[in-house]
Amino acid sequence: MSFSLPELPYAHDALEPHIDARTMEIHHGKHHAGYTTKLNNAIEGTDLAAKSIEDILIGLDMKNGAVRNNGGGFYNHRLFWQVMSPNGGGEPTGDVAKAINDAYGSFEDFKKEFSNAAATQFGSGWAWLCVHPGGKVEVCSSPNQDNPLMPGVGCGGTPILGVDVWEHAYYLNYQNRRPDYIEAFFNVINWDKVNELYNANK
Ligand code: MN3
Repeated sequence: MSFSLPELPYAHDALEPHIDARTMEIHHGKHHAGYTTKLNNAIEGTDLAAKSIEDILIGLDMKNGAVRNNGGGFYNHRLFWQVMSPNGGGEPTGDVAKAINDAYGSFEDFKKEFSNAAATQFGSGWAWLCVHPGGKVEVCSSPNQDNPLMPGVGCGGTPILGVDVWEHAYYLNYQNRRPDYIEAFFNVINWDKVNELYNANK
């Protein structure tokens, strides 16, 4: 089996002004496409080719750089597109809202924790909100295309929200102002999708 680049669930310009169309075109059409092609090349003819991306990452040999980087890149971006929406923003609702309040006291305190994790991830990487079995949520970050499904990465658990803090995700519009991009990201978070992922993975 080989993996396909998922289509964006909205137009390239749908997330403007928060994320610009040119960034989305390059990010999805070049970066995500590149990870997808390289992942397929890396697993072709191996026993990984029969597995789901989740199973590949959960059982990953962290020394396998090609699968670590490109499998992570494939999975991380697929999640990233899903957890954004032109109708997003605001505050979480449903079960994930309760889990966030249980873990962080309030949405504002969660937002500070998540934004800080994203802002302080040195160099390229991601910040995550993950769910653990039983429903507890936790914020963490990871370098490069690593993610918490991989052995020993971040807080463990299953990512239900992620923000890409590689410069390719924001540099055209925000240059070095990563905190401004993170603030803007909150205006496009698809909390309905995050809640759906929370309930599917808790
Ligand atoms: Mn990226």
